[in-house]
Amino acid sequence: MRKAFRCVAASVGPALFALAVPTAAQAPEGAAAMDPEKRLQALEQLAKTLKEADANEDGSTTKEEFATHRAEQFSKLDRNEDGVINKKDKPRRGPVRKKKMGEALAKIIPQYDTDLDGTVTRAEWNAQKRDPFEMLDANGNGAIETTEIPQPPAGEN
Ligand SMILES: [Ca+2]
Ligand SMILES: [Ca+2]
Ligand SMILES: [Ca+2]
Repeated sequence: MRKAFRCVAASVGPALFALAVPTAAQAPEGAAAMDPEKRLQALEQLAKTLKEADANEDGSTTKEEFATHRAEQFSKLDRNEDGVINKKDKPRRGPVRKKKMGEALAKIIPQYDTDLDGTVTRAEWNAQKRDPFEMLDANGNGAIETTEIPQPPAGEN
């Protein structure tokens, strides 16, 4: 027996890709291109992450500590433990948690889902766009000390 009634919509794919790929239309000058507020937020977030990752609390986060922390974060987000992060990891109960987690997933998935299949694999999770060690490990010792994290300019409002 064959199913002959299936209808295939073959023309929706390319439009989605056009939306998802950002164009390099705006070419800002220099490194100050980033919205200062966003930059500050990103820095604060990074400092927080590095602090959390500093397992032995010696004020310096090694690559190893950072990798372990990231692996733990992945496991936390992968609530149904199927080895990938996607919408199925939303909690089923608790409206507040469900909303919060849903928002977090909606933010996280597009950031890491490089092949745009709606699912973040461990490989995609580990392939970071910006390696904090490349950016911040000024003395190249494979660890980021708290002193190497750039501080936002003080006294500004
Ligand atoms: Ca440490
Ligand atoms: Ca999952
Ligand atoms: Ca993916």
